[in-house]
Amino acid sequence: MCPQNPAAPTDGAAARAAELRELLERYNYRYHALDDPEVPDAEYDRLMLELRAIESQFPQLIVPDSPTMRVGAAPIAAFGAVKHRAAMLSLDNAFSEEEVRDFDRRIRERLAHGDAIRYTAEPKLDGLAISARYENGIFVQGATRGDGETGEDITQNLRTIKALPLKLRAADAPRVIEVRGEVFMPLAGFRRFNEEASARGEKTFINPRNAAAGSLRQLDPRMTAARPLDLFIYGIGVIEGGELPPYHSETLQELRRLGFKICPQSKVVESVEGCLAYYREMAVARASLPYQIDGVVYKVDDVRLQRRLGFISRAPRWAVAHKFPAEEALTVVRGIEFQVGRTGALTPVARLEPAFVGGVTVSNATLHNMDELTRKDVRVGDTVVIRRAGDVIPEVARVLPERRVDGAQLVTLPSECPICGSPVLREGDQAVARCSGGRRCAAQRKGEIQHFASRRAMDIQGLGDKLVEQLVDGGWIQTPADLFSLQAEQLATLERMGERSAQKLCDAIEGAKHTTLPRFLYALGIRDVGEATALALAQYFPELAQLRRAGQEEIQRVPDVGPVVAKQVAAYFADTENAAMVDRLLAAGITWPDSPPLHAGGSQRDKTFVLTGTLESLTREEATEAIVQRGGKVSAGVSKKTSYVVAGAEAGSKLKKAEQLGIPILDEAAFLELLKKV
Ligand code: 5U1
Repeated sequence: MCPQNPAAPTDGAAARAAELRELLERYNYRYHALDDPEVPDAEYDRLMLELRAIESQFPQLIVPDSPTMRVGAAPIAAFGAVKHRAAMLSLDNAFSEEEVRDFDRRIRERLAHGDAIRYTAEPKLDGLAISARYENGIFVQGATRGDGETGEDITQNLRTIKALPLKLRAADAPRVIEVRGEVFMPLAGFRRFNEEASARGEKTFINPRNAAAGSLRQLDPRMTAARPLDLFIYGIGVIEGGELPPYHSETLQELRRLGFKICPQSKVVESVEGCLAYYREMAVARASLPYQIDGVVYKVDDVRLQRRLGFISRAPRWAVAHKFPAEEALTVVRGIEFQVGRTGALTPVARLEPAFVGGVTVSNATLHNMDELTRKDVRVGDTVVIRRAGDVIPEVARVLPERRVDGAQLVTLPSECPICGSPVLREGDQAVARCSGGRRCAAQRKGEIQHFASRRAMDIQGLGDKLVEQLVDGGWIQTPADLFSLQAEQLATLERMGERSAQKLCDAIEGAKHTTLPRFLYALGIRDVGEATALALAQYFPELAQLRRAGQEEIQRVPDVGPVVAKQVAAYFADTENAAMVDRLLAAGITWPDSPPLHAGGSQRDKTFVLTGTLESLTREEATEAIVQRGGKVSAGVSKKTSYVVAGAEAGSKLKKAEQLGIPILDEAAFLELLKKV
């Protein structure tokens, strides 16, 4: 507790506090940034106690960059938004040596550079990208990447990470500097944290990246302070009152001089061969690194060349992330069960002896469908290779037949749904088997409502999958239409749901009533109707009533809608149960603005676009809508017939194919320019 009217600090106390701050930050830098402790931990703790005592006696002496401020400030209600002064870029990916060679070749061609390029190669940390701003040498603001333009204000949380200097170490530091880097949870800390959480019966993190992201996004900075987080800085976003060194490798050294922690594995390499040698080196070193990496990054070292190369959409042309392949591990199949999805599809899932793969403990892996199960011949008791790439659902890659045990059991498709007991049917030669129970099956009821509420459908915030399960299991809701009769008082009685959250959820449900026709059609979850089809249907039938009345033949006239989809759509609306539900949804007040008329003679008439990567200012759905409005078409694959490829951040193979075929490529700015013509 601070005294009510603290006495004015003596000159001696002020001087000692300044001296202690200086010493503690120095020891902190040596310990955390340089990994080269100067004094024993006990000495550091002793000095910290002394500083705390002075600051508690004279609170006027507390400054934001005091090492005592790292313990975590008071909790906040929500993160504020931070507009990045310079966009936080993302990286394009390369998944093979060939793609890295293409990257290098494109650079040399663009620069008309005959000689080999010099690159800085760095590990690609599996953490959370952050930005940290310093004014006059003092840390003043920290932010997440967000969408690259605007992030969340995590200043108080970043302050708790000891590897981040609260004050820069050089007197000649630039007046303003905004650095960019990655916060991560080292593997040892991650394992320790999970062991302790599990001993307390609390939730554990699935991997170090989630652990870092979850810890940084705590509204209570004291929680962040208790997490073993670390940080590497890898670049500068903004600099004022100072200059960027001419080479990226020198920038890293300059950042180190200013007090930042730089990844010790960063290295300058000559030419693409040097990059590939570094990749192979890191692929081996990876297993013994104290932190998780998912690839390496190559950056053109010469900053002048970087400037000449520029950006494509949100990613620089002068850098690329070379990703490690999916990770694999061996484990044993303990059982094979069938999960029932939204459309009744039965997915065989292998229950596994838990195995650590790609930084995550995996105990379930998908077998996709019966054909895959048969083709791979997976049996209970088999030793299998499981594979996991990034955030993708782990899958059983193959069986090791030489390890098959006697009595390994074949699993056959159940004739009855494991959830509701309805017959399981397989249509014609389709790989997918489905439960025929429709909404009588609880799994399908849950799936339908979860899809309806999902972000790209009605976007009901706060209505997560678990909550839907709870509501369906409790018999509170049966169909999406029932959501609109839920009452806040009723919801507040649910486990872990307070009055405020219940009211917020009701407000979100109410808010979702204002939507668009394409979203509504997509939200209905009609089989085979994805966002693009929903949009095409809404463009052709601007009135829902017209679509509801239309037969298969008429629906088939919608551009890009084939007989199979047309049949599904017609059957959906002809079904009396569905029709009653749609009526109830409309009666509940779901509305959308009238669709603007199609521009048959629009500026992009007869043009075919392919979208790849993430656009910053438009969702894929909005971009498609904008193209269709102008009379153009959006296609999934690049061919000679493609008029334009619109490439957003992290564009993948479609961009490469467009380059090979010489198809015009539009970055976001060029695309938006094109859209100005209606
Ligand atoms: N090591 C490293 N990771 N990383 C991520 N460097 C690096 N650089 C990045 C990103 C997004 O971006 C700059 C090239 C702009």
